[in-house]
Amino acid sequence: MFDPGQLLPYGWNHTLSDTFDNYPADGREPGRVIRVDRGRCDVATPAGLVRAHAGDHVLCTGDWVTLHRLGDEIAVADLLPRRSAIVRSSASGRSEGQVLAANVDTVVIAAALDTALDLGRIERLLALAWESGAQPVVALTKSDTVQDISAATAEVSAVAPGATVLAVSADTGDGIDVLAAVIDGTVALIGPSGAGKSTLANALLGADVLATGRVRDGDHKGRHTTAHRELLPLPGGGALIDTPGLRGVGMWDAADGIDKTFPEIEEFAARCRFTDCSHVSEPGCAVLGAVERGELPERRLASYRKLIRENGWIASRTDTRLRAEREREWKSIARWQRQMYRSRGH
Ligand SMILES: Nc1nc2c(ncn2[C@@H]2O[C@H](COP(=O)(O)OP(=O)(O)OP(=O)(O)O)[C@@H](O)[C@H]2O)c(=O)[nH]1
Ligand SMILES: [Mg+2]
Ligand SMILES: [Zn+2]
Repeated sequence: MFDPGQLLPYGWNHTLSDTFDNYPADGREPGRVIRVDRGRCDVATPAGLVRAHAGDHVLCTGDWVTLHRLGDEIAVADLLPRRSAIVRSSASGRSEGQVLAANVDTVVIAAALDTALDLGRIERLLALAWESGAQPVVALTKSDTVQDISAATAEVSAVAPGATVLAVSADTGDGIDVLAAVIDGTVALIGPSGAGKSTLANALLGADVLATGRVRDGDHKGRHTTAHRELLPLPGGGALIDTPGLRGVGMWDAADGIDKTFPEIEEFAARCRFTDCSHVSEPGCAVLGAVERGELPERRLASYRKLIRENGWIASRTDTRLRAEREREWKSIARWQRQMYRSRGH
């Protein structure tokens, strides 16, 4: 049996051990990427933390890898298959998804109670979380700043079917033990800047290891204090990934995640007259019927439509790109065949 040594607190388990056994036993070592920047990464290994070259791999925090030595350097040899991944459409607007964190079991969506609740943003982050394959939890942070915690919790619970919603305060410690009990495995904290992610992470870690920053006086917006996605072992087992505040979160191939975020809309939609109903103005639309009867808030349907539209738009953009690529490929094959044909003297 392979001795994981100092890799153990980073989430090493039997499944990973079995996966790792499939790679050549040529001195390769397993590791977990805890931080990435510019082609290099920090990796937890059985012997401790090392700095490694990413090589040709596009890595992200949470990835499991194998490492080998290249002279004096350490480089990533293999990227182990990802069990789950949080992916958003890349900020640069290119038609690729950006992986925010890999091999995550629980996504904690942080939303601060010192500002007005943005239900649409919570739904957007829930869609991303469900799509990743991890279990979402909504943490309403800074609960010490509001009087009526239960009203806020109820309002958010209504838009987060299937997810645990709880209020926490890193200041008073309220709810931290409950949160610690519901999170499992590798936990990623996501949410806007200033939501209190790093403060919450410190509370869960039991030490002030991550930098935190004051929010702006007027609108309570954060100042993007956290600059890197970083993975740290949790004292009670499992690991935690703190992430920089998200400015925008585009849907990336998230149809399933959107469905899981709005299960009641999917249920109503099953009763629409037309199977391809877009729930906009079609006759016999059961979704619009539900809005009319007050069974489905109009805001929620609008939020659902917005995410679906965005997701479809990105998908079609990707399709166009893939089609163009495939066409180029075929053209070059055809050219090569013509050349072969000619060179054979036909
Ligand atoms: N009153 C109160 N303030 C809090 C609480 N948690 C965090 N804060 C404050 O909120 C501000 C932002 O906290 P951070 O933890 O830096 O927020 P963040 O989400 O990590 O922000 P970025 O790193 O910019 O994405 C800091 O001034 C914290 O002290 C809390 O439970 N109660
Ligand atoms: Mg932070
Ligand atoms: Zn319909």
